[in-house]
Amino acid sequence: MSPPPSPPPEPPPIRRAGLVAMVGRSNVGKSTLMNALLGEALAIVSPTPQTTRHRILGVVRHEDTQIGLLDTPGLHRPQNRLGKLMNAAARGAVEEADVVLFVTAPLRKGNELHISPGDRTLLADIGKDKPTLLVLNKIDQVRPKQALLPLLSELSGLREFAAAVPISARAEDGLGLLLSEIAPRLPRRGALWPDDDLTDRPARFFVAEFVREEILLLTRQEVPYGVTVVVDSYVETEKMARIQATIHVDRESHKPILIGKGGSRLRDIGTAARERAQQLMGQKVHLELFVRVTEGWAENPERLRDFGYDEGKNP
Ligand SMILES: Nc1nc2c(ncn2[C@@H]2O[C@H](COP(=O)(O)OP(=O)(O)OP(=O)(O)O)[C@@H](O)[C@H]2O)c(=O)[nH]1
Ligand SMILES: [Mg+2]
Repeated sequence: MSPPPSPPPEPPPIRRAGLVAMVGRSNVGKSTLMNALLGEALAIVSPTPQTTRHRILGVVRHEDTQIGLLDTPGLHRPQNRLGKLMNAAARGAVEEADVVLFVTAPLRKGNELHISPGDRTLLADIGKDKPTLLVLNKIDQVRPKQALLPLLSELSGLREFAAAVPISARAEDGLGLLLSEIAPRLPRRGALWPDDDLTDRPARFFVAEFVREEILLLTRQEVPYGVTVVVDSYVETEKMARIQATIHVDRESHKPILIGKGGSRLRDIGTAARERAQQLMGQKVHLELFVRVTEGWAENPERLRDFGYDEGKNP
């Protein structure tokens, strides 16, 4: 008989731990980076700007260091109260953090690569008083790689960075180097979160997010911006989680767009979101969706609070 397999080696004790805020413009790939570092599709991702609306913690271990990554909403010119709360959430994360990742991506104009004028403005005041790393994402789209050098040197001229790391979050390129630049800059101390903690948000938060992600992927123009999703009931039995959620839309005209012919679009949204939820939760999920018009919610302080946006920050 062969000997029983030996247990996996104990990981080294945590000697450093801290919070790392990922901030930058919308659409540069902050949430994609969060997921790639976590190895889990936790944060929602889409090509539509302002996908992320909350600060979300994701805990990663790198050797003897525990890294609490904070994904944040893209900094943008706000159009409403929701936009102001989103910017406040991102700036609040910078204040909490021990290290800041300023995430950006090259802008392409014809054959030329540029840095965004928005980055110049943001870099004037983001993370001035803490170690800030420049993370230049989407380098899979840049060939030859030497074309990155003028961008890196232009960005580095705008302020001092503790390090500059070109990466591709999508192709998972440069991530090990990024972790090894972050880790030594975090404070020496023991673990801040239990070993198996992945995030600070409950499963119901992600279910609502997964529904919104499908809406972002399936609808266009102003519809996604006027949508928010609220989980109304969440009942866990031994066998499954039974969840009811309402999609609030800003306008009557958006309702039929979300429901589709004979309810087909709403069914597609529900099926895809349920599969995402089942994968994350490792549990069978039954998801029932409703659509309701709640005009002006993104401008209304009470509705914003009811819908989970006002987390004690004054816009
Ligand atoms: N080619 C390429 N695309 C990427 C990369 N990282 C992200 N993307 C794409 O860029 C788009 C935006 O990604 P997100 O991760 O949602 O960007 P974000 O910065 O979180 O955006 P907000 O939440 O709106 O602030 C998506 O279509 C991603 O698939 C990358 O490394 N390479
Ligand atoms: Mg995001």
